[in-house]
Amino acid sequence: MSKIPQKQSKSAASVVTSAAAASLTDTDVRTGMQPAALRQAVKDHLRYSIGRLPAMASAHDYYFALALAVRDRMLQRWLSTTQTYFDLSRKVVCYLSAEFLMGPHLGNNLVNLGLEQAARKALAELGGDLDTIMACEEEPGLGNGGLGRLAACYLDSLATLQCPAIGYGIRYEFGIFDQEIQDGWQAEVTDKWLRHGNPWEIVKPEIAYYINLGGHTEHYRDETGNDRVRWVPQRVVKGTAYDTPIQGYDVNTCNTLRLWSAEAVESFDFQAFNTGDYYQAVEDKMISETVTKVLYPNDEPEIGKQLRLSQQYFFVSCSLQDMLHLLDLAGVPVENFAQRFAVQLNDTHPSIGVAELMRLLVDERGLDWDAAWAITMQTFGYTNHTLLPEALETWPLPMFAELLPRHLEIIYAINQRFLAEVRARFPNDEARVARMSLIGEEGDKRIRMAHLATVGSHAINGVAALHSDLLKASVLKDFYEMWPERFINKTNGVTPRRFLALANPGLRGLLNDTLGEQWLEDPGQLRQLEAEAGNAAFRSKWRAVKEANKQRLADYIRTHAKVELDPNWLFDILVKRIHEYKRQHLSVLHIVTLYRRLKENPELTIPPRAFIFGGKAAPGYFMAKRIIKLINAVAETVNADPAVNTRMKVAFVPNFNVQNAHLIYPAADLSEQISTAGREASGTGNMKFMLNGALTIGTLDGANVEIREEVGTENFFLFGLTAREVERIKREGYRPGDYVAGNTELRTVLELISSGYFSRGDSEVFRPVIDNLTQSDPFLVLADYAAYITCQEQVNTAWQDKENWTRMSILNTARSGKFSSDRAIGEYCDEIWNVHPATVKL
Ligand code: 26Q
Repeated sequence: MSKIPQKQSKSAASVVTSAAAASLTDTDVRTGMQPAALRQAVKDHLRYSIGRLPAMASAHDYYFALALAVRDRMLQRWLSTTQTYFDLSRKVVCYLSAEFLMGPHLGNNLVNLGLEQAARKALAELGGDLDTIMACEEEPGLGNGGLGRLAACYLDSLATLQCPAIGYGIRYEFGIFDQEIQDGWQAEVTDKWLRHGNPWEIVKPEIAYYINLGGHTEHYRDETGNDRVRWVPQRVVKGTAYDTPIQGYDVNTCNTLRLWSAEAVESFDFQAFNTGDYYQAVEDKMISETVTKVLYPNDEPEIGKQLRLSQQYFFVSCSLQDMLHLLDLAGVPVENFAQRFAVQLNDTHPSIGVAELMRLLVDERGLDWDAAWAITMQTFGYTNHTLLPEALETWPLPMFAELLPRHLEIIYAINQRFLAEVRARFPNDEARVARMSLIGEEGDKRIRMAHLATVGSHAINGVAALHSDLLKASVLKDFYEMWPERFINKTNGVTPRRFLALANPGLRGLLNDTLGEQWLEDPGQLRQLEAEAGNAAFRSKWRAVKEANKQRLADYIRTHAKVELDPNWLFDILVKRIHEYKRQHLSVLHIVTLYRRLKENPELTIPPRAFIFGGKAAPGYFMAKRIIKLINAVAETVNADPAVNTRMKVAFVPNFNVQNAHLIYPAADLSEQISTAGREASGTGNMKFMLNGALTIGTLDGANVEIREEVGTENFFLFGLTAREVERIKREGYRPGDYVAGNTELRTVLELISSGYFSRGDSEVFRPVIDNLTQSDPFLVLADYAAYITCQEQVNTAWQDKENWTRMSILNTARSGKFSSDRAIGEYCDEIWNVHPATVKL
């Protein structure tokens, strides 16, 4: 593991501590850290920011007042942080991501500021309850799943490690939809997360940039005789900055998440107004605002939407213009851009940035091409999150040309130089040239965004060791052969502040009592728990924490899924986006297998299990929506059947999001990570479960491989084909029918589902799922079925030995240190960004 930049030297730490201590003693209503100051701050905000008499205030009013009080304390640190970066002229990480799945801010900010107890006390004195008030927060769901949540964890770690950083993204008016379950089907409800206001953001009307769209280019010669290009746009949209402060844990560093919101340009309105077309002006305004209206779901089959490309270009251009503006403010010449900014592309979604930075440097700042290209390459790093060919982003050339005519010219120019380099390196290999080109010419011409990101970046990384290896061997093989030195791995990580300290206060307390509090900043210290795994008294405390967490989740599920679960049962949990490659239906086959066994053989003794699911399906993903219906149909039948429901139950938690994830991960005994090997780039839920002491049943996919290495093969339930075997079987011609023919139990299970047994006699509703499995089964569910069932039997055996299970649970937490996002960010800082920490004083 690479060296993690230390947060600070011991002496610097004492400076921070004494700065924090100074504010601990003060009573200032805006900055005081004691309960009395906080209590007064809440009262003041209720009265003067919200305009409410305390006696009339609702829980939501109290939430808002407390949030504003907490924000005041962060703003003090935020201003010092900005000043420090400016004074020290530090290099800044700019994390460009179309998604930031932040989750609720209040609890996290309280943890990171060390204010939880003070807030709890202050509210109690006001007659309120902190947990009730925290539950009022409408979470900003500005992401689909793993990729967006990873960006959020990375912001937490960047601030905690005191690294200068800005997260740049889009302020969607509607985030990921809310999921309701109606008659077992997913129904989507729009996410109006801003309806009650957002206390965490600060709008910066003066920080705004103009974004051109459409139109044409004009080539001309300037007064000094140089060839120049002017882009004459068809329309212009204005992007305004909305800043959210991001507080680090136990430090004064408070970084910025800067999200861009689109609006109409005033001068356009004005023009229309002068010509008397007021309503046209209003319409233009509405059209402009659509750019940041809604988050697109992933997993939609073929999103060729121009609006999505407009979103990407919009936020990337705003962000790069902002960096140039910051450079100008600091008086740094544009030639030094790459010394001051490290820009990370979170997947290809922001990869138009490569062409946009070239445009800004060449067209707007007058640099020559080669100088601009050197800067661009030094600036960008690209993180790939998928190998699925259908998920690699490409844009139809005509659409691209219509929206971004100048960028198309720039991409042609980059491509010309790049392909010349390929030809020089690999002479007489035109097949290779065609494969590597930035423009795909199979069928319709399309711009290949992964190629643009790769060519324009000095570092390209996958998100787990296996994924990075497969990247080099498959989708980016040709690029790896050309520039092996640019390819590295950065295994993902998750923040222990949110996913342990905040989500699992019981475990946090036990860890603090046992290890002290250092583990939260240095999760390597969790290893000391290994010594406790053999201690029966400790194991019993460990079990008590887990049981309380299971009770808490059972309460939630009773209310939200109307299923009664017993916290003494094994909690087997599978939560993540619904996708065929993630194979939720493999778990369903296991459940139906068990169900049949119990029905056939009522005497069968198996340890009772609760199967808990959660996850959203993209609204247009037909098969995923059927899988949700299937889970709910099986749940309904199983839960209502007295012959089995004392030994198994099934629950689908509606609307899986960051907020309810806080209840779910800590309550798991068993974490299901059962994707087809080679398909899940990394997974991060697997890490959140491990951190909270769940054992994993999983395939050798994504970061599961490294989780198993860390925890020890004897503490991991492994099953299934390897990535290599999957590829071989596919190459040789996979025949799912052979597996059905060769396994009577599997055949009966599939027949039971087909027969309409779980769907009140309707034999049509699950036909597409069963036909897909028996006829093509693209993710080899049936090939892994037998191994999965056998492995689940091993889980049962292991579960029956409570003491040993607890020991393994403890070892999971103890050995989870590698999967802290602090480790991951430390590596990015050292090996990709060359960014160093800066201590902030108050
Ligand atoms: C692309 C084009 C048009 C519309 C939407 C999209 C789009 C949006 C989001 C495509 C993909 C995503 C999200 C992908 C994602 O979450 N990937 C996951 O990233 C995690 C963090 O690295 C990994 O742990 C998961 O394995 C990976 O699936």
